[in-house]
Amino acid sequence: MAAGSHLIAKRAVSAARSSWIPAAHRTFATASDLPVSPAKNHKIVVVGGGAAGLAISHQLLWTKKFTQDDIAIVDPAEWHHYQPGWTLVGGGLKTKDELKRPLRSLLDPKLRFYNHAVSTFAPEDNTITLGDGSRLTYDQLVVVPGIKVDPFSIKGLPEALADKDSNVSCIYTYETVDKVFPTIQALHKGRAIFTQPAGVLKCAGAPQKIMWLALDHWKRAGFYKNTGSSPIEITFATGLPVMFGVPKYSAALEALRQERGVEGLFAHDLVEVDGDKAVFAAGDGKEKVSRRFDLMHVVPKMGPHAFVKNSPLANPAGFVDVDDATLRHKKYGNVWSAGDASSLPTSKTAAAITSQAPVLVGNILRAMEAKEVEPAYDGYTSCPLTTEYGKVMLAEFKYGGVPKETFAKFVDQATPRRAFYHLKKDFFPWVYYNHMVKGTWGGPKGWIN
Ligand code: UQ1
Repeated sequence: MAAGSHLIAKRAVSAARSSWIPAAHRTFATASDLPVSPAKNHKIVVVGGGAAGLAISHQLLWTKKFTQDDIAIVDPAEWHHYQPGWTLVGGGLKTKDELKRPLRSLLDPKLRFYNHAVSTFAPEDNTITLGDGSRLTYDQLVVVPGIKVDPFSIKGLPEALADKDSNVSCIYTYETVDKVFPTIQALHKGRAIFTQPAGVLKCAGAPQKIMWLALDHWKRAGFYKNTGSSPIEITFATGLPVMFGVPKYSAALEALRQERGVEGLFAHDLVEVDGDKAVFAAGDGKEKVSRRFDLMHVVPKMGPHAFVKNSPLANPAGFVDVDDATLRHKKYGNVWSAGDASSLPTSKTAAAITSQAPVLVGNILRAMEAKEVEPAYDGYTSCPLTTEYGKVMLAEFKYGGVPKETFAKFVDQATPRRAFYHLKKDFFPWVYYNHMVKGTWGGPKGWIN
């Protein structure tokens, strides 16, 4: 495989050089009077200015092998959000605006920034087309645009989220995250439902993190009791058959659920919100189950962006089809992916990026020097689960759901701890903006560059 990859890389690089005169010029320019601006070429084009795009672009700069405008970054966004902090916004611990920065302000001036969307990929021609019609060519392409959270995936959800008087909210979008805590504060009695969809989602622990914070809030306010009659009753309705995808943490979370008297509706996938009624597809999906609610926290379905899904880079599920260990595209040797948009079969988190970014960067350099790439990514990801105010269970694992705990020598990380809470609430947001997006933080490896 590795020898074959060499060939692909060499071919791709030389193809990029010989075909830098864009196809449109060759075929149409002489036949048309329309001015066609030439494609701009960059050694590396990075699609996406999220956690992965920023960490990777800046780690590439730290190698000192690139100068002004060698690397381009493409993203239509004006703002960059620290999304792992949105659970804390839902819990009333932070505001959404303190977690955002202008994307431009996070970019090293050596990077060429195209503040546009991508419309198409043409990997055979080493070209991408942007939303404004302009074209970029590259030697190496990094595709890290994340995934889309789709409220329209659930009937009635967009309307319920937009309705200020409904108690339906969601921590997963900037528009809806600040609706969450007021609805929690306002509820003194009744049925609260927290949902988690079947299928792909980012941060698979977040749907229950917000539930555990809400439970603790109600408990402290005297509205929730574990036993006997409780003014507020809580249901966790998940598309999964278990609390969490990793057996070790799932067992610990299942014990918490039972101890705390939370009803578990497993293999229940929310399909419709109709007034105060939630409709689930249960079991094999044929059975419809309806529940009344007084408050509902909904996690919509998520999936790849259309411009990725409908491109030659996608696997049948719509994710960028890369090798699990090298992060190199399975068909196009000069295309790479990481993070939420990638096919990597691990949980989609910013913590995962801390491990993926150095592997991707190392392998791009090897490929550019026609060296063998290294199968160095083991699937590391992490999910710091808030289980109450002041406590976090620090789930860390790799491919196959095998725990890979940074602090295993000292403690069992399935036990919720105060120190992990401060990592999650104070340290990670700080290290993220001060080091990770600048390419100087390697997660469990500590500081790099
Ligand atoms: C991490 O580095 C990180 O990024 C700043 C997170 O925030 C999203 C995390 O949640 C985790 C778990 C890490 C990993 C680092 C350590 C020290 C466990």
